[in-house]
Amino acid sequence: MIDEWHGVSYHGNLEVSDVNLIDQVGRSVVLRGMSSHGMQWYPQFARCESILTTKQAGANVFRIAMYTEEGGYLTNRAVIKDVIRAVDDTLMHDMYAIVDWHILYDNDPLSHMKEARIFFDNISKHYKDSPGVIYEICNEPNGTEVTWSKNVKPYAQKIIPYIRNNSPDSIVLVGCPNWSQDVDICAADPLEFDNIMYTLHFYAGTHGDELRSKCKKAIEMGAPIFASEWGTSAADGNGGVFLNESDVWLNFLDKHHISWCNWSLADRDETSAALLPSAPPDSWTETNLSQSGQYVLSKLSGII
Ligand code: DCB
Repeated sequence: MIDEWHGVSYHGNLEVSDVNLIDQVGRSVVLRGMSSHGMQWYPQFARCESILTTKQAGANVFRIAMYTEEGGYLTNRAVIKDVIRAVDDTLMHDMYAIVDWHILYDNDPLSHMKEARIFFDNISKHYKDSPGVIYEICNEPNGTEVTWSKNVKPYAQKIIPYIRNNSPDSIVLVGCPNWSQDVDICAADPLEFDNIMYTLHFYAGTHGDELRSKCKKAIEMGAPIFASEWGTSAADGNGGVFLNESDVWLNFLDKHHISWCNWSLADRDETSAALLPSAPPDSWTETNLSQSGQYVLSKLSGII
C-alpha cells in the first residue's frame, strides 16, 4: 500500500471514531513518523531541517519526547523552549505534533501531578487554535505498584479536563501500565472522554505475539490504540536490530490502521537510534542513517 502524503491542512482536526482516527470530513487517517529522543539531550534533531527530512520520507507526524526526570522538565524548565520550537517547526511542515510528557523512572504519573497540570494547562492554552497538536499525557507508567485504576486513570481524569478546557477538540493519548503495554486493562475500564486513544509501546526484539494479542483484545473491546513509541531494538533501546520482527509488527499495525512513531530520531550510539553517531543535525542524509533508520524511513510512506 502506498499512501499519498497528507498533513494538517488536508485533514484538519482529527477525531476518534470507533477505534480509529478520522478527519473532519470523515476520511480515515493513519499517522506515521519519528519520535525525538529526550529533548534535554537531543533537541538538535528535533528542529526544522531534521524534521523536514522525515517528512520527505513520508512522515506526517513528529513526537516530541519531553522527559520529566533525567535532567528534563522537572529540573530544567528551559527545555520548554526547545519543545515549543520543535512543535512550531513540526506544524510549519504541515505535520501533526505530539507533545509527550515522558515519564519513565518516575513510574507513577501521579507523582508529578501538580507539574503536569500546570504544563498541560499552559501548553494547551498556547496551542488552543492549532488542530495539529496532540497531547500524550504520560509516556510509560510502570512498576508493580502502579495500576490503571489507582494511578493512571485518576491521573488522566484530572489532567484531561485542563486540556479540554483550552483545546476542546484535541486528541489525547493516554499511557497504560506496564510501560504502555497493558492496553487490555485500560480497554476493560475505559475513560469517559471523547477523542482519547491508549498508547501501545513495543520493542521488536523483546515484545511479540503476546503483546499483539493484548492489543487485539483491547481493540475488540473498543479501545482506540496509537503506537506512539516503538523500536526495532530490544526494550532497553539497544541490541538487534530485529527487522523481521519489526515487519510482523508493522503488518499488524497496518492491518488495524494504527498510527505510529518510531524511537528515535537521534544519533545516540544505540541500535534504536535512526542516525549514526555524529550525524549533522541540520543536514543529515541517507548516508547518516543507521540500520534502523534506513528500515524505518523506508516504511514511513506506508509501503509495507
Ligand atoms: C522506553 C522509554 C524510552 C526508552 C526506550 C528504550 O523504555 F519510553 O525512554 O529510551 O523505551 O528503552 C531509552 C533510550 C536510552 C536512555 C533510556 C533512559 O533509548 O538512550 O538511556 O531511555 O532514558 C522502556 C520500554 C519498555 C521496557 C522498559 C523500558 N520494558 N525502560 O518493556 O521493560 O526501562 O526504559
